[in-house]
Amino acid sequence: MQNALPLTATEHSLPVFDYLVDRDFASDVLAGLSQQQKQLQPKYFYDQQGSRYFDQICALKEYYPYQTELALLPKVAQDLAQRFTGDSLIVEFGAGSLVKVKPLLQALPGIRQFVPIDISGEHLALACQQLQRDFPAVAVSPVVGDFCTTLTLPVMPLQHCIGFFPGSTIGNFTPAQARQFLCNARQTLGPDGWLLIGVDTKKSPVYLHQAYNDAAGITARFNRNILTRINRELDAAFRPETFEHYAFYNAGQSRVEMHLVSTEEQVVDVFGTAVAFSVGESIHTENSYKYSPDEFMQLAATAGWHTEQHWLADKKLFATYLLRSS
Ligand code: AVI
Repeated sequence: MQNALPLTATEHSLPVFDYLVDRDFASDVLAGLSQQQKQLQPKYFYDQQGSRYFDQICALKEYYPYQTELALLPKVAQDLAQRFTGDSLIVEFGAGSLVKVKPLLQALPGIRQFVPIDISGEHLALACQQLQRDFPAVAVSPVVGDFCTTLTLPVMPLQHCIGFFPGSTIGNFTPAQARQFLCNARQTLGPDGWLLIGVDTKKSPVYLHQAYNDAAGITARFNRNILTRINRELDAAFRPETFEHYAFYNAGQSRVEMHLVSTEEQVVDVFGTAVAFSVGESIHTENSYKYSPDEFMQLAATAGWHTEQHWLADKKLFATYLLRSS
């Protein structure tokens, strides 16, 4: 096993590779808030509380992508078990709570190592401890880092290296960023790499509206929590209750947009910088792009990936693609 980076470990935790992800938070926030259309990068949603809110979103009946993909994965895993019979490893990008990898680990006896990469270290460490107990024969090697960059991973030399990127997280990138991610993933996974990726499909805006505007208001809390995080970590003075959650489908751009809309004219101190808001002015916090299968396969091809197989969920609500480096 190749140890590429210094390990950090505490007494009760698995060793974690730490790429120190918070360094750029302050400059990203100030840069985003000084643009004409104020914006924040969605990767900053996921502090410990934000990750908890996201888990709650996944349990909502309105948020169809989670349950739909989860229901598709046992079939996907069965098909993969026919294809990957040798010793293999799985690298999960943006791993979160590690629920979706379980059907793969259950169906593929050849998996020897699992390398989950996530920006939220504490959440990842807890999820890994549980997974390691459930799958003692698999070496679980968590990496804390920004999976958008190319990373050198602590991987064992095994026959197949399979990337896993579920949840349609690729939809949170612009198409140009998505292509860059796919290029980087190809480099990270090596010349014989594979990538199993979940991507949300285009569908009725009515359905999309419900998914991003749930009745219990969890998505609104998730959205506002980014301001609470900025207050805590960057010494800012946002009053989150003066910003309203606003999410809608932008058909021209094929994406759901999330914004936080100021209900007041106000000036907020952020890290010593005064940021002014007029009434109704928004901070754009997230895009969630939706792709038809043809559009996605074409995008993947421009990044050097050939689609070997794809699976469509019931009513074409969600798609999973198996890509091979070409
Ligand atoms: C993580 N990501 C794919 C989710 C999405 O659907 O874009 C994040 C999310 N935002 C609001 N609800 C869920």
